[in-house]
Amino acid sequence: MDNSKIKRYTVTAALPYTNGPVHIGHLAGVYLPADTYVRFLRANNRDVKFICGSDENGVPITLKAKREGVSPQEVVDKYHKIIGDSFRDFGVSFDIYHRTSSQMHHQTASDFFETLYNKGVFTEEVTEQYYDEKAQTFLADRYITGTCPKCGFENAYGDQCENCGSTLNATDLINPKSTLSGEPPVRKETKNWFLPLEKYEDQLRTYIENHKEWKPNVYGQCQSWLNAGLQPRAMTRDLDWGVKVPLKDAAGKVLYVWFDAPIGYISATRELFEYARLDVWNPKSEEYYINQNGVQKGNWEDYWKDDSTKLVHFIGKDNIVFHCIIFPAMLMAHGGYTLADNVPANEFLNLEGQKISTSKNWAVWLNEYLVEFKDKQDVLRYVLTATAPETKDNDFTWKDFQARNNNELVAVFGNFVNRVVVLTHKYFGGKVPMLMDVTPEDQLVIDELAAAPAKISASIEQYRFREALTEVMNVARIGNKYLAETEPWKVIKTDEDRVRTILNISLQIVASLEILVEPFLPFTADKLMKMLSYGGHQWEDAGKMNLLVRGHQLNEPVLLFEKIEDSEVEAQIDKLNKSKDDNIKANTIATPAKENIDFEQFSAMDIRVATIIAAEKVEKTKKLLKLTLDTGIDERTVVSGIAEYFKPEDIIGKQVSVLVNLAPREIKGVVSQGMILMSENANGELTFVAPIENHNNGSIVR
Ligand code: B3M
Ligand code: ZN
Repeated sequence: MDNSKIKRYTVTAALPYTNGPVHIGHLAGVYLPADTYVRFLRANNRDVKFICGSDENGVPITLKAKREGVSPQEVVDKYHKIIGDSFRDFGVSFDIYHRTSSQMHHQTASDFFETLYNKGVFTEEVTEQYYDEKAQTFLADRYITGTCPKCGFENAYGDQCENCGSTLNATDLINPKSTLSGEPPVRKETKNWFLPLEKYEDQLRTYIENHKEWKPNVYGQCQSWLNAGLQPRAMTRDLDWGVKVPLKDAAGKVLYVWFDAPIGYISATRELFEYARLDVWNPKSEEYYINQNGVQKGNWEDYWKDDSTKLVHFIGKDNIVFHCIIFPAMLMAHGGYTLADNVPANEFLNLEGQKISTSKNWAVWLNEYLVEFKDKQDVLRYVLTATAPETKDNDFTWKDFQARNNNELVAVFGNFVNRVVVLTHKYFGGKVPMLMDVTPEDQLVIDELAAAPAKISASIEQYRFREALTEVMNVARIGNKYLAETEPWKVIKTDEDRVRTILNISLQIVASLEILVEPFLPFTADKLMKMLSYGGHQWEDAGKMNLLVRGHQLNEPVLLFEKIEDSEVEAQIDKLNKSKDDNIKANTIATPAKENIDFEQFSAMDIRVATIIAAEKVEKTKKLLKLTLDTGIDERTVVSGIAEYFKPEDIIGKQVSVLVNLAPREIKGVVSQGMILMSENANGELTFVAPIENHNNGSIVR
């Protein structure tokens, strides 16, 4: 969007599901880039509303409630507070943090649905869905397990087999079971309302193709959805938790969570305006926090229905289709709304080389971080922005966290600021000295400083926050280099005026740093402001030489950052490993034994010791290895779903146990004769089951 056309901004950050706290992956992927962007806009005096809230509907929440034996409302109340507090504690400066269980949201989403219904947008379809009679509920695919029809794996999910990687429909599973009651589900007919996405395909294509400037990962995903051809998608669900479908013949149905959640952005904006207009805003309320004081000017519709408003959605990569295809189609169907100008979705952040997992407790939780690293919000903000998964998945490690803190924040930024303020106190009683004769070397530094803000702005406006932060740090590096070259602590003995100039220039750099770093590290900016005894400036002032006037009295220096010791990060790594072990233990105990069998059934299985003599990946699959085994009886091929855990070259020569009388079957074009026995722990990690001392191939396991 042409900058000169923009009158205001609506910036949204994905509404987190309220079935658990938020972790560093959420912060790095969505909330920090969004907050940095918004703080930058505010520093530039732009009119911006920063919108977020809790996503409190959907199946995961009802499931969590059932597992914990509490009501869904209790689940969302608990996590709405925990999540909201984490955001506030990390300085994520939403104008409103709303929630989708609110009256305003139910009303807004319900009205939106009704408008589409009255316009005849939806199609009605009767389909058969699995129903759990004991739990009295229809079952989402994810909550049904059974045997995979493709590979025979017994614990496949209704939507996917994790063993062979096939995409499934719950109705494909052999011996399906509800994960709620453990009972086999029954099929039941049900009517739902579908959004015919295919009707908006042309309009969507035009929309997407007008945004070639989007990040390649986002643009590419949109293209591949469009090229695959869009299909109708159900916008209602058989569930008793969520926004009721506002139709007579829709008892027991709610809006699909991905229908109502993006409308949550709109309802939050409405709440922001209407609440403020009623003048009942209570900043201490647990329900909301609203950053800005006073009554909002204007009207929520300005932020959604005016084409001089720039709408930007910050999300993670798993949400792209919903924000770039489905929500725009809903808005097109409704009419009157403007579409997002950009959707700068990020990739995923891993933790110590592994995927972050809530269920496996492989995560750094924000609420816990702040207990262990009190007042170090900005260290995490810094590290997560510096390693943000902007263009590809990235890894957070505690060692890197420590190194960036010690080598960058402490040694570069903190060190520069501290030296300048300490020297000013030492030589000039903490008063800003006068700028005397400027040498050509000084001028170079002044010019570099003057050029920095525009570079940083350009990076932020293109959603390149890592690059922008590097540029901010470079300003501190320029300062450090300047001090190292001019050596004011030596020159002071011979030429006090020269030191005046050096420290004046250095102090202007510090003052600019305060402005430039604020979108990234607001807590540090705040400390700097206090140290400089300085009311703050606008972005446009950054880089100038007159931010601190001669004679201005500084406050005493405080340390902005402190070293993080080895023991502190080692404790974090231990904690992660421990939670992993606990998780394995907890889950191992929790898996109940299968039904009894008799000895005949057991002895019908012919299990032998064998050696892997060749191994290769099965083409076009992620998980499958084709193994050649010496079973002592013969040489045979077995296909095994272990490719994610073992490299072919690492397992050649290993002894294994193999069920040799399993009926052969074809898997991805390869005939597999038998099955290798594996042990799988609660984290899904695999290891071979084999005699602990080598035995001849063909030895019988019994
Ligand atoms: N709650 C999914 C997620 O937390 C979903 C985002 C909604 S944004 C409208 O990843
Ligand atoms: Zn399978």
